[in-house]
Amino acid sequence: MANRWKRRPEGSNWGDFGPDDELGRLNLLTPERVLAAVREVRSGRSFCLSLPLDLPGGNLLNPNRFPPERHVRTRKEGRSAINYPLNLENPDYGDVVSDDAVTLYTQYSTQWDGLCHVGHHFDADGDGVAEPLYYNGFRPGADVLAPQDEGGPAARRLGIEKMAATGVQGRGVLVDLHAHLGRERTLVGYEQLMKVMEADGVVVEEGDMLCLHTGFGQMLMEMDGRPDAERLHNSCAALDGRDERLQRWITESGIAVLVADNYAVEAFPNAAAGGGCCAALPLHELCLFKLGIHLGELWYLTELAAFLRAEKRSRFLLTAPPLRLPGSFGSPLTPVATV
Ligand code: UVW
Repeated sequence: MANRWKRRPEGSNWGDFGPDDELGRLNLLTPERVLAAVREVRSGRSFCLSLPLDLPGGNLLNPNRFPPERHVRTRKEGRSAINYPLNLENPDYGDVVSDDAVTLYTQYSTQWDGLCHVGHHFDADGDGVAEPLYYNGFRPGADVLAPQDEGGPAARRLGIEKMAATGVQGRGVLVDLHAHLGRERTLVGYEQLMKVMEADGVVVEEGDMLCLHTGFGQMLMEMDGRPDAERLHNSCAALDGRDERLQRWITESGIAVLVADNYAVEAFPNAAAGGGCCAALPLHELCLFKLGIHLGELWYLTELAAFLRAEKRSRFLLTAPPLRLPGSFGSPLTPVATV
């Protein structure tokens, strides 16, 4: 099949993994790289890299996203589905069973951003009219449905289930920004990132799953569901998405995914001066729209970071599939690091 575009955005890799590709840089998580990641396992110890999914608490971090909401389901005779005696259905049964139902905002807490989460306007036909598009030229309506479109709201293409189907395993590489920058709000550009990596001897290779520890996840843990707005919006490191050298490094490094324990990986809103950038979230534009790099946000990396620092290591086996939830724009997950 031909590409669905005549011209691709400058600096993008559209078409490089095929005209119908929906995985982006996940294509780099080859069996050989998974084997190399397995060779990083020395102790067999595992770390849970998820926050409790009811953190941060409230909707101060993103006013459009809310904590999980539990619903009470009923069964026969209006009895609650919790502690439900099965003898109501068959007098021979002595079992008691509990089921639950929860409304989850898929990007409230520890999450993957799907490639259908953020697109951008671009003139891919070369007719002088910019239209909204997603990675590899997929279009709203035909590919990424909205409620008013037939069959919506869901993504027919680029949905998070495509990511889940790969298993999402590879070599994680942790950069410990928090160890160098503490909890000060710091915009981290190319120079700062390289300085930290050099100081800690961190080497990133093509196909690596890059994880940035900023300490934000630990701060959320300490706030215990009662976040303070001032600290939420003014603490810990975040990447400076407008730094062109950083953008170039992300492109050239060949990282498969980009993860952080902060709100959006990059600073949002980005207080850096102007620069003619027309994306509210420039790294989201670069990663999700241009390069097919999934973004992991609000992970919990602090215990893993402490272990790796004590061992003078930065690499580990990362297993991080999202929910195989067809058509979703993002997903909660419980990533696991094995060291
Ligand atoms: C923001 O909401 C700022 O980022 P994301 O949608 O990726 O969580």
